Amino acid sequence: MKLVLRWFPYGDDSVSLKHIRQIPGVSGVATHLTRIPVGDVWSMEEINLVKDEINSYGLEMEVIESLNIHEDIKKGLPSRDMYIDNYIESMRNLSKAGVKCICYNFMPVMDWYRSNLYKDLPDGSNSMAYSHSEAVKLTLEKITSSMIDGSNNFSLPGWEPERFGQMAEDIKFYQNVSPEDYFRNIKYFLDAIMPAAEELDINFAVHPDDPPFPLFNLPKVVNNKESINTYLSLNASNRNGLTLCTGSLGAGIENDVVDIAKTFTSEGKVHFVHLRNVKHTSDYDFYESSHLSSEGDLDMFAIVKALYDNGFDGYIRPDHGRMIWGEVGRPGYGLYDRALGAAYINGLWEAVSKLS
Ligand code: DNO
Repeated sequence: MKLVLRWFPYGDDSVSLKHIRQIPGVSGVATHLTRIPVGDVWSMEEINLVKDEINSYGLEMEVIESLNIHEDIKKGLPSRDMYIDNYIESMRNLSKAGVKCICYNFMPVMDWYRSNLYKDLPDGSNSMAYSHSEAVKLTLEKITSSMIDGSNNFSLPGWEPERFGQMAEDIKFYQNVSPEDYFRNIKYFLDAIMPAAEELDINFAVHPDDPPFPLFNLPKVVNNKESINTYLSLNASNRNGLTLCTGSLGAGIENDVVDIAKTFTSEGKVHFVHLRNVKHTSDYDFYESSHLSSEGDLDMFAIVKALYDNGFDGYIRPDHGRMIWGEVGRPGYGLYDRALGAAYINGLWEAVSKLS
């Protein structure tokens, strides 16, 4: 297992590599070339610029989160072949730079969403929260403006400004796309990239839909055990794997995250893990609690044990943290609470390994 932290380049992060390097056990960062528009090739020059900076702090760049998929691929448009070729070229360049794992998602139109980026918690900290009954009442404009306004002037992953102009039209487009059609588009993409993933020794780790509930009638892709199974069965390569995001899956109250961790780790399909906890306030409402088991609904010890016992040897990162100790940064991605999360993960991993 290797522990990494998510980090954004180009001065677009309140957290420095200098500080990340001081967190015990963290060997590298998961990063993303945010200034390259989705669909364009990640050139060697751009990749090496960021890699050299990361390496100069003694950290590795073995994980990319995310190499995003152009909407034309998701829609199955004729232009998808060109975007897939670009995607494979980016993979080749990333492999030359030593990248071993690529996290991505196949959510249509929007990546993750929270209806409240700053929910006050009783201990004086704040964290991100979601209320489905509130979210379904909102217009697309309200949703995008609340995400932009709450971003503290940092880019928000998955909410790149170039997407905004297209979103309304894309939502309309998907009203006529059946789940079967959508899964056919996914299969087309996976079948095209998996041979290159095999050749280049790169693991692919699809991120679950976050939150796992449908908005604007958009197709849901990966939100429970069954859909993970369907997704992974679309292409049998072991490179076609999962980002086990405990918080995204745990937001689905019926999901047994320990069982999901056991099942897919034992099949060799879990390549990347996002560890965080969630606390439900109703079946469809939750907030992101601290990582500790007793503060949320997930048994983090049992999840880590399931990974360890089933031979997990991929990457783990502490996922979103609360904002604590007055820190100001990108929602979910401050230093302090994620560093506490990293320390907790180190402790759980040491405990499960020594107990077995
Ligand atoms: C949000 C993240 C997501 C995730 C992507 C992966 O904070 O968990 O943006 O990185 O869905 O492609």
